[in-house]
Amino acid sequence: MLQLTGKNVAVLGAGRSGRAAAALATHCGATVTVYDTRKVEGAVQADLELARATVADLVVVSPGIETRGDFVQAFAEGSGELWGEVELAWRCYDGIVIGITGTNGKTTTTELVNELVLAAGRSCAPCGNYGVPLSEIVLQDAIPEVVALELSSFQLETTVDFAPDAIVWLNFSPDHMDRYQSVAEYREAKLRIFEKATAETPIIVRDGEELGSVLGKRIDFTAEEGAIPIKATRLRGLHNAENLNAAVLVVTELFGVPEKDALAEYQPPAHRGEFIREVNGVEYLNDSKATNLHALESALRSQSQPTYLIAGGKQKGLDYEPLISLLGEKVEEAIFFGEIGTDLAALFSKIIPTTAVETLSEAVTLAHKKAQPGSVVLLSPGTSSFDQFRGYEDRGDAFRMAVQALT
Ligand code: UMA
Repeated sequence: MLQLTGKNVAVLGAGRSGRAAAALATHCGATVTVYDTRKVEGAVQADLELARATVADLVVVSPGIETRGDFVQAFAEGSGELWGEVELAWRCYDGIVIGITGTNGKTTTTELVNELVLAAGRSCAPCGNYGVPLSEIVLQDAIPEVVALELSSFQLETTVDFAPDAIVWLNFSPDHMDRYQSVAEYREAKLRIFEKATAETPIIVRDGEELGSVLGKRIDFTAEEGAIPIKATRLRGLHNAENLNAAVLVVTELFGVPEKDALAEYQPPAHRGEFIREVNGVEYLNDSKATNLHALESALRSQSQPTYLIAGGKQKGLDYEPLISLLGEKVEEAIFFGEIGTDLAALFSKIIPTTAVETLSEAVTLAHKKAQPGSVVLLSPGTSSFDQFRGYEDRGDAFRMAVQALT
């Protein structure tokens, strides 16, 4: 375990990461003070003046706090080293770290890696941006042999020597433009995951991704069927096929080829392209989390079978015009429901057969009548649910119940 005896450590941020980092640094022997810009129990409320006046041997930053912002820089001036929570925890962890990053699919892939490592007979925990800071894992009584560590660009900004034993790079697209000044800056932060990789580090990368001059033993993944076919899981969609293959490849590299049915019991997160069941050769998918057009678009792009789309809900004044050609390409027929149902049915009738109905359960009944074997019925509303439901979970649960009731 890292020794911090006699050191003054300033932990910035009193959220889940900061609290865990403070407990870990204390465990390592340090004298720890937690600072937060808000008034939070157990933390010192700090402004820039106090931050400038504080001198610490080590400053540990929570991921949600901008590294280049004034708050962190004021603490860093005159202090010793600056680490993120992940750097601190990694220095205290002796097991195998599988680092997983990418703009989309990190959480699912982290869960898949965890399941596959467990199936290989090793203890493992999903952690990091996933929700449980690595510092908490390190402080557990039973420390897992392996961690599936989801890493955000925020966490990667403040690594120093951090070197995962294997790396998964899922994909990259612009995001978090409220924190970064450019897409290049966001990408640079993410690429830091490779900073300490050696030529021997397995790096599992989506086919076609240009990474520049990073070191590693590169293994590419695609959506093509691999050691575990997607149909042997409850995952669906092309992006999930990629997540699955990435997870299988990294675990194969470290622990050998997994059994074909290793993920048969795995239950993916609800409401995000969740496979509910197959009825008369038709698969029903619940993507109720899609409360905006971007999410609807990505759900549609992910379909490889003829699709009957159920969409609609609250009228949010969104511009659906840009989706017309995608619906034309991917959707056999669309059924629209809710406040916006009639408008959408009129708009998209230019390009595909459409129907407007009042409720989601009517939409399910109609889709059941229309959908042909080999096709998919996809609920991906593309807008919020508050005209008829308490939220997207409520809407997704209603869809699931309606589908379970089909005969
Ligand atoms: N704070 C300050 N000064 C600031 C900003 C924040 O003092 O300028 C304080 C806040 O008042 C608050 C604390 O910092 O008390 C919150 O710290 P935090 O934002 O780092 O949140 P944590 O609770 O520690 O959760 C973090 C991650 N949060 C972010 O990256 C924003 C969680 O990811 C992560 O699961 C958790 O650590 C455990 O590792 C969440 C997330 O939204 C899920 N991630 C982003 C995403 O996925 O898009 C990157």
